[in-house]
Amino acid sequence: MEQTLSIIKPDAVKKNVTGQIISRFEQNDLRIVAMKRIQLSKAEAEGFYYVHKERPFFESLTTFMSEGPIVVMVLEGEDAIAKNRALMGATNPANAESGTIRKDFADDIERNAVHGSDSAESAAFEILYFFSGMEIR
Ligand code: IDP
Ligand code: MG
Repeated sequence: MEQTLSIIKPDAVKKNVTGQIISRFEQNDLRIVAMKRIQLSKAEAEGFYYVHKERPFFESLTTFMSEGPIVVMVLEGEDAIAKNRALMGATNPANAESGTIRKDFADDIERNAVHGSDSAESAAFEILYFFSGMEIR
C-alpha cells in the first residue's frame, strides 16, 4: 500500500466535476483516506510549488492555484503514485491519452484539472503540507 497527494485544481472545482474525478480514483481501486476543500493563499501556493520557483510559469501557476477553492486528497492503494499519474494523463491535455482526467477535463497546460505527486519523496512532502497524521484514516 502506498499513499499519494491529489489536488483537484481551481479550474475543475469551478466546472463542478469534483465527483466525476473522484469516481475515477475509486473505480481504479484508489481509496480516499483524507480529503478537504480549501482555498490557498498565494504564499501557500508558492510554498507547495517551491520546486518550480525558477520556472517561467511559477508566477502564473501560483496565481491560478490560489484563484479559487481546491479539493485536496490523500489517495491510498497499490502503486498509488504511479496509478494516479496514469489516470491523470500528460501535463499538457493536448498530449494526454483518451480516457485520462486531463484529456477529459483540462483546458490547457496550466489549467490542467489535477495535481498528483510524482515520487515517494514528493508524496511525503505534499501530504504533510496539507494534512496532519490525525486527519489521515
Ligand atoms: P505535472 O503537474 O504533470 O507533474 P509539472 O511539470 O510538475 O507537471 O508542473 C506543475 C504544474 O505547472 C502543471 O501541472 C501545470 O499546472 C503547470 N505547468 C507546467 N508546465 C507549464 C507550462 O509550460 N506553462 C504553464 N504552466 C505549466
Ligand atoms: Mg509535478
